[in-house]
Amino acid sequence: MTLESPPDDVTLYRQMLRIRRFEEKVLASFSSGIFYGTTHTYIGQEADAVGVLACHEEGDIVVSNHRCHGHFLAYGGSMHALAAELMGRATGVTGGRGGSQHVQWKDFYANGILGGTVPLAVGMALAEKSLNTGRVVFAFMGDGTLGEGVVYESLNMASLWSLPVLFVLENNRYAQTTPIQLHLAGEISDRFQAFAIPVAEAETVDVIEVFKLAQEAVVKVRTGEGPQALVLHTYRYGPHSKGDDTRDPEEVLKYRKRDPLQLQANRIDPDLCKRVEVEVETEVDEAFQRAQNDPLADPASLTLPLDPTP
Ligand SMILES: Cc1ncc(C[n+]2csc(CCOP(=O)(O)OP(=O)(O)O)c2C)c(N)n1
Ligand SMILES: [Mg+2]
Repeated sequence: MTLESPPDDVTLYRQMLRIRRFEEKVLASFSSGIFYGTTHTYIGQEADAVGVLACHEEGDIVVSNHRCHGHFLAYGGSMHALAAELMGRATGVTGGRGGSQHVQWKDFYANGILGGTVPLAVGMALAEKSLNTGRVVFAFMGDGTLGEGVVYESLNMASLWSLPVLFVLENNRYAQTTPIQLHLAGEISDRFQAFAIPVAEAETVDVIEVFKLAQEAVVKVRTGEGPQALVLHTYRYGPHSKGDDTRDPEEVLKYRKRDPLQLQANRIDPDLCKRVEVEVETEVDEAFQRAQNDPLADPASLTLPLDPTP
């Protein structure tokens, strides 16, 4: 299996910009009351989702967490369906039932239970291996997820059974409001290496660098070398959720200056960048407007098929 070139610069820029503008609109609209439930935005981390998921193939599985919008859009999910999902509309990704954290479409699964996603990803990788499908599971998680014991049971099984899974650990340096130096002893990479899972690590906002690292790792997973881990040191520009931000504004500013979008824009003709910008803003506006006019989910559709009542 050979390594391939990354998607072209404009495609990568457009994908990151779609996430950025969508998420900015989500944050700006939240207090107007148009959404049901909560939200966690991905602003600042766009290079991770876009770089990593540029390596996914049809049929591969993506397991995401509470901060899933960027992963979903980079996977190829519909912006309108995501906006509608947040608004509880029948046209949403899961018919308006799941909200921001429980997005499921095709082979994409997101779940708000920290760490609970990791055994699910490993179980799916076991199924794919047993069925000899050649599919890879991409399992995204955050630094705070490393406090969950089930993660380590899952890493052990993934390694022992040589399962086709790529663990993507996005270290945005905070778990909710707790900085990593107050919640994590030792090194992140050691946690994977303790289970003989090879790790590639980068402190970068360069989508092409992320793509190259991810691709090398995915090729190994796909060719049967067993699980691999990618540790991506990043930063979220927005609050953990809507407004809960206790970080030092100086620190936020420092990281805002190394912007994955700006870095990618510098590789593109400015006029072309402007055109992409206008197209993406139109797409976001139309997605939100359409979603707001869609019918709300019918509460009757929430009945589980296994409802025990006669
Ligand atoms: C089992 C569990 N405990 C607590 C929470 C509440 N919670 C939601 S996100 C979060 C912090 C997550 O930090 P991290 O894994 O670093 O991801 P990030 O939010 O930084 O992307 C917490 C504690 C949860 N969703 N699930
Ligand atoms: Mg974090």
